[in-house]
Amino acid sequence: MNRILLTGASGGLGTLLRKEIAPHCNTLRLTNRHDMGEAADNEEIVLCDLADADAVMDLTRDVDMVIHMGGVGRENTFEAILQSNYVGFYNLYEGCRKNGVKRVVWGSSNHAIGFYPRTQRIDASVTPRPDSNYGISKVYGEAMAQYYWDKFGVESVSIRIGSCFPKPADRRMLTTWLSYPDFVHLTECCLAAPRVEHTIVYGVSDNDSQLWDNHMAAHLGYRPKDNAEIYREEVEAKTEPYDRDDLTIAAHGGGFAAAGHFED
Ligand code: 15L
Repeated sequence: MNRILLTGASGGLGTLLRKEIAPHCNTLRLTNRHDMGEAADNEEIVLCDLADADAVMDLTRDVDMVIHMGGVGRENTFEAILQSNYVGFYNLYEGCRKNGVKRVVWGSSNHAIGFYPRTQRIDASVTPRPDSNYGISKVYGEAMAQYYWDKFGVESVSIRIGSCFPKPADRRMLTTWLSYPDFVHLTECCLAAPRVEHTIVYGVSDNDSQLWDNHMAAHLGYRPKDNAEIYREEVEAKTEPYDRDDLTIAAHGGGFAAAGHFED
């Protein structure tokens, strides 16, 4: 591939992908609102606010595929989420459409379906049940990804990321954990698959405890290798068991579902 654009390049997952994705293209264009350090040999650095439509039009020029990890990554006020996850997301897809970008691989979230109860295992065909302002913005993103495929042929993979951290930090994450190596492998699969149309895939490792069924994304060839189960003893020793009716464990989205409305 000639050029990949990585947004959110100085965030946690962006920083990880910056190192790992560089070998997959001649040029990796990195963007964020904040400083991203020195450009390596095959990197281009562009400071950009995704809410600036003209800047995003330039940013997406001469790009083959986009990995979009930018935007607000947790619950916040509607105002805070509006500029990046709605306006910025729209600008990005418009840039991709007008500049002929083939595919967008982006970080959606389990919080798009966070109100499903743990008693229900789900696949990618379920009706969204967002658990927060943040989760609603991810549902909007997935709808936009579908629309840009159906109407304009811009492909997307919406990765409903579980809990992507070095290790599971609490009991819920024994189910939702996505290891860094599995996340990198999944992103590589999303770039390499010959045809994805609009695919929704759950970003989760091969945990013994599973809530999400990825059969609808089999064409991506994602084969996770890590399993949160090896951390069970450690996690259980340092955390109290939940009351089974507490949404912190009873809903897929955990604390996001359990929390009150952010703006109250
Ligand atoms: C997310 O979408 C967040 O970005 C991340 O910080 C975690 O809270 C994660 O979901 C999770 O559900 O564990």
